[in-house]
Amino acid sequence: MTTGSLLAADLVIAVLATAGWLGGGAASAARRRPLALGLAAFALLATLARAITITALARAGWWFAAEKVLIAAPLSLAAVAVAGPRLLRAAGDIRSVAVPLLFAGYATSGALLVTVLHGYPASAGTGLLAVAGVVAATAVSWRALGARPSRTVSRATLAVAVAALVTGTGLTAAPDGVPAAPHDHGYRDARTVDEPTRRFTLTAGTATVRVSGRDVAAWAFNAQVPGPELTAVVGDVVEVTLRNRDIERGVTLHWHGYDVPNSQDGVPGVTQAAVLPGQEFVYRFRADQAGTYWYHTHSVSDVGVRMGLYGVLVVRPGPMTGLDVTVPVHTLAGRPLPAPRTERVEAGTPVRLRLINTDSTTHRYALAGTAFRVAAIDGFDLRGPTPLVDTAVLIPAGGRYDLAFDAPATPVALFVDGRALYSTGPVSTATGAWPVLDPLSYGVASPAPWPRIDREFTLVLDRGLDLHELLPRYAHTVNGAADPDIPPQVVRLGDIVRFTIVNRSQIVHPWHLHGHHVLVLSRDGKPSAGSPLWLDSFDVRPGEVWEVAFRADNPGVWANHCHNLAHADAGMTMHLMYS
Ligand SMILES: [Cu+2]
Repeated sequence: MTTGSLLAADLVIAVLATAGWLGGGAASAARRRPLALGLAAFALLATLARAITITALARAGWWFAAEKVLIAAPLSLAAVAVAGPRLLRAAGDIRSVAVPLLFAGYATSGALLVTVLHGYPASAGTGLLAVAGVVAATAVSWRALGARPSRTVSRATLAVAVAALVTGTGLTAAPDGVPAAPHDHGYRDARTVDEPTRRFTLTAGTATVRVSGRDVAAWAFNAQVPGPELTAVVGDVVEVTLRNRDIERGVTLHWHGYDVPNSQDGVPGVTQAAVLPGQEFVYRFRADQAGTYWYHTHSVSDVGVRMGLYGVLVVRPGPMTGLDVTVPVHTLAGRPLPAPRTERVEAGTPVRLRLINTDSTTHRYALAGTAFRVAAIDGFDLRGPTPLVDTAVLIPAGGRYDLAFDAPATPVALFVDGRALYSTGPVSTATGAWPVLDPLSYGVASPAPWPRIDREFTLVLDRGLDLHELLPRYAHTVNGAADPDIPPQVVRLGDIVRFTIVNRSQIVHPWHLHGHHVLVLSRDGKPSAGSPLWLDSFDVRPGEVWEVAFRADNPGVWANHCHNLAHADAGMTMHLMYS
């Protein structure tokens, strides 16, 4: 079982236990004896079963098992200790166990709420708040059921609840606000140079485009989705004039995975102002790294990219050889892009399929009919990639894989989530059961490029309640805070920086640091054993711990965020800054 499925199982059991205790309490208050005993026995078993899931999580190396042991386990044990003996003794009036059963229900719901709503980091304050809530709810039920507790018990209860509430509130006060990243660095252009220049103009505007035979409303570059494919050769200067015709919320161009100078990175409010209707902005950078990349707006990026403001950027090492096919996968108005395509290819032709995931969630790609190599990931060539057969690859949001093969005499087909998107002829192969490539053990390893680590940051990804402009929201958080309150990671030029990224939530977070490629060191404590992986987009699945490192060699203020863009908008965005 993966850590993610263990977490899900633990959550389901906790919900069942809570429902059992509360239901049993309600049934006994209504004097429905068999139902009350049945539900209580079920809740007891479920509560004890959590000992198994929590132990398994601890053994799987889940970072937060201690927290479950410290918060959920004591409350659950208290529930069992109070309700259990009463149940066994409840020969007389079943109503006498109503309050203990309800107490057990409140205790387990308290633990559940702390886990789901509060998120990381769990503190003594949250624990005390939960205790206050449990005590108060139990006292209210006690009164409501008419079995008045003695004055001493009432006063003691009140004192415990008030004390817990007061200390809890104090302890959970938000940390001191962190000053926002300074954004006063100039919007300077890259220096003007004499290198060959590739010039493009991209005009953003609302448009109607045809997808799977239907007209859909889109936001498009040059009235097409995806936007025009931009190509260059290493050494070219790429100059792109961005114009905004009528996108009211503004546009920018972010060169996803291309480590451009900071002023060209296209993050509104950080490296430039958003380009509003009628305005333009010229991007200029030298194409010094070959590979598969893409561009997209970073202004209201969740909506903007989803609506179609994206396109492909391919930088080749030299003149094109063989067949070079780009497959930028996207979902527009619920419909998949691009349209399926078939072309004849002469046997022996070298083919490079550039797979790009421009959506916010992972896609599964399977190439049938030929052996192939994964030549590059996120624009960087892999070392010693071996031929793969009947193997699928999972590409995270924003990620790119280049698959290379020599065309066989028989047809090949690329399936994306089971749908043939590109083929050289009819192929009927079921690819759903194929194993998935683990890039951490593919290709040939090489020694670590750095002998030391100068700076370390731990990023715990989670969900939790957060106040945003005084409105409460269920934010996607990093270390318990949400944008704009997440402290920046401050580094010095030349530092070797390590990020430890831990997913404490129940959902996948595709991580994306701007301006740098990170080298994967380990996942879940297991060192990366294959080709060095230099990534700009990688999925941190529930329960996973990734260690990645990079050299701080590109000064500026860089967005560092989840590339599920809805998550980024809902708090999971922060910045890397150079001091
Ligand atoms: Cu995310």
